[in-house]
Amino acid sequence: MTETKKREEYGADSIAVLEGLEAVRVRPGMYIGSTGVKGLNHLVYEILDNSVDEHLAGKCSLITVTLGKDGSAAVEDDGRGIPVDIHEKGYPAERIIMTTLHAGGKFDSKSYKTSGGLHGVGSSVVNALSKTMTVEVKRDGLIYRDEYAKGIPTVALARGELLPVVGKAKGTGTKITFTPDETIFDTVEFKAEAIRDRLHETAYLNPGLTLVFCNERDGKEKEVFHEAEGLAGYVDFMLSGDPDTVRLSKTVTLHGERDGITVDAAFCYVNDYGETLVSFCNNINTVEGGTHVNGFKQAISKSINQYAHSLHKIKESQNYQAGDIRQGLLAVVSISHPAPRFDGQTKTKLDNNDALNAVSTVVTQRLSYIFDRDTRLIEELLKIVATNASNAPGGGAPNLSDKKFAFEGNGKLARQESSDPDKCELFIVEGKSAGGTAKTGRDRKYQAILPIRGKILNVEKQKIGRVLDNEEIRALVNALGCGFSEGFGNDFDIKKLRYHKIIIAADADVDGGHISTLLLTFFYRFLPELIHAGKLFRAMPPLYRVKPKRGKTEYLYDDKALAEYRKKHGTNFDIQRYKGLGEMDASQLWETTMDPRTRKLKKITMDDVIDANRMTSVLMGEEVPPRRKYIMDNADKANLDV
Ligand code: 28G
Repeated sequence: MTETKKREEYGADSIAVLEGLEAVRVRPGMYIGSTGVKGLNHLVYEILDNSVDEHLAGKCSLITVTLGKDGSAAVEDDGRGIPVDIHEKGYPAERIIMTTLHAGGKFDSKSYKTSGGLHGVGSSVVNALSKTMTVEVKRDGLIYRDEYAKGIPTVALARGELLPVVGKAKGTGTKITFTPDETIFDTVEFKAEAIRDRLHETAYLNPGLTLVFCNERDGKEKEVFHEAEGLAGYVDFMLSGDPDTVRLSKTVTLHGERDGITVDAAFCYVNDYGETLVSFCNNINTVEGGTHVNGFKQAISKSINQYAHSLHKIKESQNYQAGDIRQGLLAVVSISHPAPRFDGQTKTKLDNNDALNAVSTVVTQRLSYIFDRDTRLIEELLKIVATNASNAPGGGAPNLSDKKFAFEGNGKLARQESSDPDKCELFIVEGKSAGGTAKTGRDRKYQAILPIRGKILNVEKQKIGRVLDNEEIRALVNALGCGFSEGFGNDFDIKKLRYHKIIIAADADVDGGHISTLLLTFFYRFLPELIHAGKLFRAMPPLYRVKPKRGKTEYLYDDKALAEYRKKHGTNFDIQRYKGLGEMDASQLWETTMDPRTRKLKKITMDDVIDANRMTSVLMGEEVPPRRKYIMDNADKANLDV
């Protein structure tokens, strides 16, 4: 179809429509985040969200997601069906919804949709980015079908004409099938596991909903997710993923509403250090937390202390510290808000102040109600908190933040000369010899070296006090200068960070993998803000040094590069395989790994963590502590950022 034909056929109104969809195709990243696999999966989530909205409207209880062998994805719900009656513009409402771009790109501004009532936002974006899309609507005993290619209708309709009817329907609902446009995406292979996890998570957040996942590509049996226990089930599920984590209390659930904000939460205590707090607003995983999370923390602290006083567990003049109350807390908080605003590096931090007040009020009130009726429960919780307090460094009910500043000097850090954080880099180098070489080879003005030896603590299972007892961790925290987050008593301040790049340089062997995984775990648990802010990198030393008989030395960073080199040079060259950083001399290490002009770095992104983080089981551990494995895998998959 020619451009003129298109314009004639769809009338003056449609010109704006076509231009809107074209904008999506020109800048897909603004609408779906990226054109990588994450953005691709996002297409499914956008469509899925509309079905979930229909559930939230009380009209849908079953959603089926199917990944077809042909590369398509289909979402089907048993809601009311997208309206197909003729809209004021003279075309079926369905067609208007599928071709009208709502609000700006959501990755572009703070304007996120607010699940629940904003049907159809997002489906036009998916339509624009799909090679083909089919919409089938069951209403009034009939099945209507509309079809599109790259967002443009392929079924010709005269003004006022209804959609073609392709059959008779039992019941009502909507089915949308689309095939992503391979000219837009880097890959058109959906990441099935992430979609599956998303469906499971959605089931926990919406206990009345059943979600079916059908992956026809791998021929596995379809999976049905229905989690009648809701958030309490989610907490139990997180626990079940990790044999090392043991429940210390029963799971408490609460629900309430205030100022039009509904609040749901479930929590228990486990034998973990620190807290694990998973939060949502309107079914969106608020990975960076926000006001609802702060409200929850405040309320828990307040209630626990209130009951500790009224049950005479501590003196009126005393209070349990945030750290005592936080340790071992495993909680899920989910709110629905009529107009959420999202902030933060990845736009996953809730910003509405009214959410703080609503959550804190609901949680405090509901906990009073619950504790007043279940004295054994509050006694149980107070015992856990008292034990935390007595185990804390210094005993009693200490303030952990006092302890942090009692660190000694930085023994092994080789400081840089400059004090301009925008120019300074910290290299965390594994191994004694490599550390020495790096100190010699570096740019002294801007590069600091922190050698890390042996195996640093596994921060997963350590009590917070013990993590801080570790010499390497103390040196690291001191070097960074920004303090660190402890959830409650948070004195992290990114403005005090002394380096704009923190670069982990470890060997590509088992030990190197282990140590960098532990470091990433440490950053993930204690300094997630640095990952969000894109400050953390992995150095990418070369694998090979090659030199032809006549010609200059080159460094090759992967096996693909070696294969290409072989094509060019045959066998007529010397090759050295680097097993570790320690095998390089200072100038080689500088040139290959440290010189900003020639080195390769991989940025470690939270985005990847977010993806699998959807199901926190992954981050809570299974047999092979997958949190570590996961973070490792992600570090390897992270984008190359030279
Ligand atoms: C299967 C894949 C994705 C949807 C509905 C149902 C209605 C709807 C969707 O209405 C227009 C604007 C606000 C009412 C609503 C049907 C009311 C009555 C709906 C979906 C009309 C959008 N009857 N189901 N949109 N609203 N499922 N699933 O997209 O005023 S979108």
